[in-house]
This record gives sequence, C-alpha cells and structure tokens, in this order.
Amino acid sequence: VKLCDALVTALCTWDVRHVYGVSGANIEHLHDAINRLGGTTLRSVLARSEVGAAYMAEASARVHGTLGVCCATSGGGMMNLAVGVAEARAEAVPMLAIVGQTPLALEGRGGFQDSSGLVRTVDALGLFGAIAKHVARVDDVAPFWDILESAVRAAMTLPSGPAVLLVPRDLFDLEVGLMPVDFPRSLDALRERGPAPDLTRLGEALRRAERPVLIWGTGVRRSGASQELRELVRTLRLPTVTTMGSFGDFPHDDPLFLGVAGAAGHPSVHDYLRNQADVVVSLGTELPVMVRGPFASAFDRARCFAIDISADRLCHAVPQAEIIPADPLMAVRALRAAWEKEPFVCAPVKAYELSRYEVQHVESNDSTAVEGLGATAALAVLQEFLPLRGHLLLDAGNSASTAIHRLWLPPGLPSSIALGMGGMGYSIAAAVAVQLGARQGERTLVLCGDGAFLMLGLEIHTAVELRLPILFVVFNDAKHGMCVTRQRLLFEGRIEASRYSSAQIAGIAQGLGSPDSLWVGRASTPDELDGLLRAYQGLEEALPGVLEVCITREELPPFAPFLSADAPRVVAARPRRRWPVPPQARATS
Ligand SMILES: Cc1ncc(C[n+]2csc(CCOP(=O)(O)OP(=O)(O)O)c2C)c(N)n1
Repeated sequence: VKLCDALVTALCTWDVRHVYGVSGANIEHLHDAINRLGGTTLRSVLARSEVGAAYMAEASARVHGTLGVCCATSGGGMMNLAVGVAEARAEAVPMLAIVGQTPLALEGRGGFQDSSGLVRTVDALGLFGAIAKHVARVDDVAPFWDILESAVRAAMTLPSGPAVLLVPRDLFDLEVGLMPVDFPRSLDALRERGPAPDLTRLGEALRRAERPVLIWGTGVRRSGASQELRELVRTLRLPTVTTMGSFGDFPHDDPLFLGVAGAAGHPSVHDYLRNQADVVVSLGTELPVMVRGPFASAFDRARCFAIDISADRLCHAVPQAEIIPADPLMAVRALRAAWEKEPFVCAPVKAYELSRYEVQHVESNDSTAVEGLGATAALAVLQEFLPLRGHLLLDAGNSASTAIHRLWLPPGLPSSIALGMGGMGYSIAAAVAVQLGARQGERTLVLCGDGAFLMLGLEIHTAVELRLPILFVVFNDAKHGMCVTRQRLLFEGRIEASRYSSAQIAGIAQGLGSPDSLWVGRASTPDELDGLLRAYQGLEEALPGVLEVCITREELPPFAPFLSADAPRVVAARPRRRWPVPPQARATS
C-alpha cells in the first residue's frame, strides 16, 4: 500500500468524511488518493484558501465532535494553514493537518517551496512545533503506521489539539505495508479521557450551598457531555450560566438559565457571581480573562471548584479555586454518582432577573448618522428568524458581542465563536464544515462584520459550490467597529487604521453565484430586513444566502471592558415563545 492510499484508508476507517484543503505540487498525491479511494465515505473539500480550510477542519471537530482533517502544500499553503492550526491549539480542538513537503532529495538544494529548515529555508518542523500539539515528519516509511497513530492519538487525547504530519512529496508514493492488525479502528479508541474525579466534596458543597452556580464552558460540548450535563443540571436544579463560547448550549428558556458570563455577558450574571453566589463550579472552561474578567472577585469570595482537563491553565487563571483536573464527561458522571449516593436539589435562586445593558448610541462628529439602523435594532428583527435547529457562528468584533448580549437562542441552536486566536472571518469558513456535518433540517447562521467578510468572505464561494443552505448575515458599518470603539475610548477618539470606504457586500456576493445558487439581499431598515428574512425563509429550495445589513447608527457594544460599572441596564423579558424541542438530540452531545 502506498503512503497516500494508506492515509486515505485510515481516514475512511475512522469515518472521517471531509479533507479540507487546497492542492499543490507537494500534496497532490493525497488528493489523487481521495479521488481513487474515498468512495462515498471521504471527500475532499476545496476551500478558497488554506486559512479557510484549516478553519473548516477545526469547526468540524469543534462543533461535530469529530477529528478535523485539512491539508496543504508546503510554502504559502502551509503558512496559510498555520492560522487555523493555531486556533485549534488555543481552543484544544482535535485536528490532523497533512502538509506536503518538497521531495527529500531536493531539501536544502533549491527545491520549490522548500520548508525543510536546511540552508536557511523555512523550518516547517519548527513552525508547527511552536503552534501544534504534535508534529511529526515522515522521513522514512517504515514507521509510517506508528507515526500516524501517534499523531492522531495526540490530537484526540484530552486536552485535544492539532497534530501536523509533514510528508515529503516522494514518500507519498512509497510502500508502507498493510494497516497493522492492532491499528486503532475507531477514533473513540484513541480518545483517552483519563480517570473519573472524585467529586464527593463538590456534591457536599452543592448540597449545603445557598446560592450555587454552574459555569458551563465549551469543553462540555467538546467532550460530548452536553446532554448528560443538561439532565444533571435539571435533576439537581443547579442554576447555570454559560460562557460566550457555549452561548446557547444550555436552553435559554429554562428558568435555571441565568445568562452569559464573560466580556459580552450579562451584568446580572456578573453581579450574582460577584456578590451572591456562595458555591461556583466551572466545568469545561479554562476561565480565561475574557470569561472571568467581569466577575473575577467571585473567586476570592465564594467557594469555587474549577473542573477542566486543562488544569494547568486553571492553576494560573484562578489559583484561589479548588482545581479538579478531569474530562468534563467524566466529571458529569462522577457528580451524578456522588449525587446518587445522597440525592438533593439545590436551593432555588431568589429574585433574580436577567439584565442587559441599555443601548448606548455613539454621538460623534464623524459618526455617519444619528438616525439609522443600529446593530441592536437589526438583531431584534433577526431574533424572530433564528433557525430552530442548527448552529449559530459568531465572529470577532462588535456585532458578535452585541449578538451574544442581546439574542435569545432557541434550544436547538447552540453557537460557536473562535476565541482562542479570535481570527476575523473564522465564522464564514467554519460554516461550511458545520453545515456539511449538519443533520437534515439543521441550518447554519453566520453573524459577522464587514471586516470579517473582507478577510474571508470568499469562502462563501465554497458554500455556493456545495449548495450549503447557510445564511451569512454581514453587519456592514464600513469599519472595524471594535477597533473604532477601542480608539474612541482609549485614544481620545483618534481613529486610525480602522475605517475604510463602504464596500458593496451584496454586490460582491452577487458575483459568487447565480441567482438560483445564491440568494443575496441588502437591508437598511428594520422593515427591509424583516421582508428579506421572510423572503429567504420562504425560498422553495434552501440556498446559501448573503444578507448585507447596512449599519448606519453606531453603538457602544455591550462589552463589559468598555462600560462603566453603573452603565444603565434593562431587565430582559424571558423569551415568550415556547420553542419546539428538536426531535433528536444533536449528534455531538
Ligand atoms: C485576523 C484578525 N486581525 C485583527 C483582529 C483584531 N480585531 C478584532 S475585532 C476587529 C474588527 C472587526 O471588524 P468587523 O468584522 O467589521 O466587525 P465589527 O466590530 O465592525 O462588528 C479587529 C480588526 C482579529 N481579531 N483578527
């Protein structure tokens, strides 16, 4: 068996469905092997850039709990891919990146796109050594199967992360022998979860607590624990807040949901954690500053348990907490076991109301208009059109923080945001993989700014090609909104390198498909937005859509670091509509 065929066979055995990438001289053998052997199991997805490809692979793993696989050629392709490898590293997402290298005989001898590190060439091993969880170079085919197994084991073992396999072009064609009999046949066999923690003390603390709170992090979904944790939370009646990354993972219409914690989170949640909670349990979050910043004093005052596989990071983030290293799924099961020995229900939250910050418009000389459409008003319209089942992807910037702060999500619509590296445009590329892995009837919605669109918007072309019914909503304010906000607040309003002339996003999008393959709309008022969303939802055949929302009224985003402690708030009425519960639990949790 040739190395390239062996790779494809292994990926098929693991039930990997897509290899995201861009081809090129040093990776074309892999694409040819997918062509010959992928069958109905494994397809290649041609992204428009390797940045997009890596984000797609990362999102397929982050959202659907698989191993994300991407590939690139050496040189520029490899450098682009590195962006998404870094995101997977930062957010502990399991990924396999296969990167072709110049033929062995040409390394250090002027080979095209040589990244061997020899004779002052770029050093691929060094590059990925610095950003991946695991990197290996296949220099010799004899240990190929071991090298592959170690790479994927490293990617899957918690805390998971990206593994990079560097393969010189000529080795793709060499014989590696048959797949060994003891080669792992399923990814589950590679996912080492570690032992179950002893949570007797936590159970005891919760039983005695008067105002306990659970902080639900993104690691819960990644470890496949969402369903079991939801059940446990309801059994214990444990009041719950989510982080921004897991916004939507706990049903918003459940009375146990207190809101979102973190920079774009809700002030009532932060107050409750800071001043009232007596036992705080965080699960599946490393509690980075973006999450803990607005309520950090809770860790000094309350009794805190921080449970996550990345206990080393927790030790630095919240040294005051009792840190419990564990995979979230193992922790959920351990807590259930502790509870079953001596069942109890938590004390109910008294007189709690979820509050949000009031909208603050920015009135400034350079502001385009005092009247006009603001992000909050646009989101109020969008609220009524959210898919009931699917996934919401948010991007960097003001529009995403406003969405997290102001939207209620239906229970079948969890959301994701890349906060590890926080790269703009992630949501656009990620949507491709999220929709490819979706079940029938599930829809992906992207909410991003024009800045994100201008960075990676051409991945919409990938979605059009694959006829993926993703709606890309682009909030166009003709600027990098969040940078402008920061400059206003931190640099006396001097705006530099964060504004540009308005781009016609709908016009650009129209060039990415024909009207029967891509729906495009442009709204400047709430009524127009409402009409267009109705039109999109009424399409006979679900299509990819791009909806440009022209934002002409600037707002201060509801982002805690930008707001004073006494910024005015409003109590948020709970969602009135009883959202239908999706017929099946999602694949990943
Ligand atoms: C790749 C990348 N470069 C720079 C940044 C820093 N950054 C964070 S938000 C932002 C502006 C985002 O603008 P836009 O996408 O238009 O969203 P808005 O804030 O206007 O809603 C920038 C430049 C980043 N997060 N990612």
